[in-house]
Amino acid sequence: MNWQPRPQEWQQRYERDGYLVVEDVLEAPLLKAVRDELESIESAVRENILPAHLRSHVHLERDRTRGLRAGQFDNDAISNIMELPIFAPVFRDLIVHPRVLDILQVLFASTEFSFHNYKCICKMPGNEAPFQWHRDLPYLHHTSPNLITCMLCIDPMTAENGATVVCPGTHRIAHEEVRDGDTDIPEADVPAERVIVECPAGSAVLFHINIVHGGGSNRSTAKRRNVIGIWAGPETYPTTGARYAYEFVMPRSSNAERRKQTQETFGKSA
Ligand SMILES: O=C(O)CCC(=O)C(=O)O
Repeated sequence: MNWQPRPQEWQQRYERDGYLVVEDVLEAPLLKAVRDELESIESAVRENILPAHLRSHVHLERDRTRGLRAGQFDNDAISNIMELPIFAPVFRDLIVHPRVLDILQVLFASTEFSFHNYKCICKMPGNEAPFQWHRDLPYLHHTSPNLITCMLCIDPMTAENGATVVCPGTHRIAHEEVRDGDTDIPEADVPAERVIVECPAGSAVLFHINIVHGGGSNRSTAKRRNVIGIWAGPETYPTTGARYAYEFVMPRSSNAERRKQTQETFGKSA
């Protein structure tokens, strides 16, 4: 494990490109524990024994592709698990993972950032539909675009298995210019400069909520799973009624009551 914090470089790259890849964020034993839990969810879904309050957060590929331009795919593989932290402590504790928090603190240039949610995007072999080009902001409905998407790669990302593709620099857009329709940007409007984000398992890929990104399908024979977190900067609040488990915890806050909240919520893990 080769963990080397490089705060200045992180900040410069993120500001310039709108995204940042940091390798060696999740340690090997943690990666194994996360994979094991994801496998348990998969088999519980297959056997139809996942409790209803959890099953409602698991979406299959056929749910995702319904209504997409890509068409409909008859596939019962898992595509997305929302509310991941309520499925197992190993997922909940990713909210207070020190290396993740170190990077977020640098990129927000503040300790007063808060957790929004974690989901797990699963690109299983045979999940054929690509992710359309989009910005994340219009999905999120917050008072400011000071939000960061932090993807934790549970498996390696490769061109073949559907690595996320980003358009560097597209994060530089005024808040009011982001359109609701930016959840599905036509190919013709996407800049030619595109980067396929290939990186090893255990990497964190952070991107500005306004960067244009998408991703191909998984053409390999192995699973490609990312735990995707949304984090909100200081004084950045949701404007809809949707709230998530553990939302608004502020694991790096200097406020005494916030510190107490983190300690009592996460115990020894914090
Ligand atoms: O997992 C991917 O490659 C893309 C996911 C994504 O774009 C999203 O969740 O907004």
